[in-house]
Amino acid sequence: MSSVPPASASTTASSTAPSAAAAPLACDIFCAVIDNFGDIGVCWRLARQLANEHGWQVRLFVDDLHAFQKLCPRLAPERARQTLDGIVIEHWHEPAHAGETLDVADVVIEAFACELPPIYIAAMAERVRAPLWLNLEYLSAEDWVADFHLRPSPHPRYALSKTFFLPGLGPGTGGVLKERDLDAARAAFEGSPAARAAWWLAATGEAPPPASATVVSLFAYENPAVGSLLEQWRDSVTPVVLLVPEGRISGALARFFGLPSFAAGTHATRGNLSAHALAFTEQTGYDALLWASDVNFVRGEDSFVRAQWAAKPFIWHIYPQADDAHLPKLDAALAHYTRTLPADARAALERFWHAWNGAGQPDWAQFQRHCPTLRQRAAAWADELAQVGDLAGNLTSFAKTQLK
Ligand code: TRH
Repeated sequence: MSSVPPASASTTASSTAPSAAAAPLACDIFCAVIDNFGDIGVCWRLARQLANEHGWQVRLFVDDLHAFQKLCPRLAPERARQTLDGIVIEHWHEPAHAGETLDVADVVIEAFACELPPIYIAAMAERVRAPLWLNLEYLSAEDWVADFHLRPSPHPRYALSKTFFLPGLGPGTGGVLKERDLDAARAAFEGSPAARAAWWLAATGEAPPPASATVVSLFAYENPAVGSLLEQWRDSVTPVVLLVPEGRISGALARFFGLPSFAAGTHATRGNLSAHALAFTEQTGYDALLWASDVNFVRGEDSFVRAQWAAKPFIWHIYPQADDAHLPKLDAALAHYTRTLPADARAALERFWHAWNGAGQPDWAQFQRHCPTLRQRAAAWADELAQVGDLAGNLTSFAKTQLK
């Protein structure tokens, strides 16, 4: 790892070139939390993969340690610097602060176009060997992504260039994150009645429901369609077991059941609907919720990706943007995901996703009729998506070509 002196010291270029070939690559990731958990969710997952699977020496700058702590309860939000799972975590007081020491890494990742501290950029320009500077963008399934992925953007003032690294669902994009052991972990969970029973007991205090029930996980923003859906589940011919991590949709559940809140540990039943409020788990625990369910409602970016790897039918509540800029992204994802579905199953899924994102009413009975076909497609899609390659692997391969 090369370094420059602290900002208070002389800024003459005294940095050293990368030393021994075997030295691990150093990587700094900068993450500004806009809202919710997706920004830090993606960065924390990426940081762990780069460290654990690729042996990189990772430092993660995060401006909101309280949001981070929800995903990682071991984190101490009052600490300026700490090391967890081999990753150095710095509380980033953006915009000017650049950590305890001004070390410039070999690879610098600016997540979601957050602005790097000006002194850090100046130090990057001073470095004997310029770092690889990547702007990791939000995931989009739109066609233009493959054209813009890995495009360089020269800095207007310094002899530095930033490269766009664009996650996507199709060939030629950066792909999405997937840990090496994820499929094996899922297979182990799904193949073990004991693991499943232990999960149900820990999450709900109960045994797993009978096979006749449809288990649904519900992770979503506030949603005007939820009332209609809860009524359809209540009136469903077959039982529905709903698992709801505490969060933005919980108020709607409380109103439906006539309760003051729907906090973790609450259990309520109406008609054929039985609902459990779950505690928000550590990030690594979230996958098991998807594996334990038959249908998953997910949102934002990271849970949307996890649902695809869980290989179960799912419904995406996309992060809403101004001027409905998110709607073409929703349809672009649908186009990939439904590509090989028969017309009727495709129409049912599109209708449900659109209704869940503000256009029309969700039709659970219609959706459920197509579930066997949607299950097959979910498994085939997970295989297709894996062909694009895991984002961390794609990123490290690109870095190797640039830092040779
Ligand atoms: O939280 P999100 O809505 O995140 C975002 C942000 O709003 C962001 O600004 C926006 O740009 C982006 O979406 C598109 O949804 P997401 O991305 O799914 O992140 C949620 C994270 O929370 C994910 O990493 C999974 C994790 N999680 C847990 O760790 N435990 C839990 O119990 C649950 C339900 C989720």
